[in-house]
Amino acid sequence: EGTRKESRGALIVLEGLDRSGKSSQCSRLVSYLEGQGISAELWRFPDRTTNVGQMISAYLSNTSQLDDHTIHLLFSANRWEKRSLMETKLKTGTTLIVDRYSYSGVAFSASKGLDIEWCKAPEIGLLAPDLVAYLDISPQKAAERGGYGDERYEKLDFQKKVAESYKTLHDVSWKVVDACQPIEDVEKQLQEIALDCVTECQKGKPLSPLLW
Ligand code: 2DT
Ligand code: MG
Repeated sequence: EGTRKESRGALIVLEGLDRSGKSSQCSRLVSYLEGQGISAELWRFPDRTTNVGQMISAYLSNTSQLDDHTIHLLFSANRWEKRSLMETKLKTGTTLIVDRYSYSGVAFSASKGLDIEWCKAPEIGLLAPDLVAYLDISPQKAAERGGYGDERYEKLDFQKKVAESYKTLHDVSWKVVDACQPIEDVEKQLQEIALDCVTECQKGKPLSPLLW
């Protein structure tokens, strides 16, 4: 085609149990990347601002009840409705730091007993992350940090199941970061792996669909 393409942004996902530190690390990482002159945005799923997101939010706060399959598909739909904007942002050079993605979708629903392959299916064709960083903490330690809210799933027994489900999803490409370290150490490690990932994407690593 002859024209030089601008380098694309990286799709970087942080996963982990509740209270693993994802949200604060996501914000810190965005600030860091911006400080390095890299265009970056903080995204999160569920995105509660959309119509679908409001249904999810009502479910999580126990103001609505939904069948397990139904809520699973709503979480997935909430990613699908953001897919094209996500692709546009990445292609125009913005790196996205995403607080939870398809792995939360599968890990949480599978923890209720839904078939894991059924859980994965609606995620196929979303954009594959360039990096999944897993903030590793035991459910017990996470619970000791306090601050579980009143939302559905914020219970130690359920978080133990989620931890097991996440284990079955791990693959060799995931970067596992010990989330029990001091916050600055976690931050430093995430900066290094994120910067490597951004560089790889700038060099032309193609964007690909999520296949599992
Ligand atoms: P936050 O506390 O991070 O807002 O998440 N969840 C999340 C799912 O069950 N499926 C999904 O696809 C996603 C993205 C994890 C709210 C809760 O929603 C769960 C915790
Ligand atoms: Mg929460």
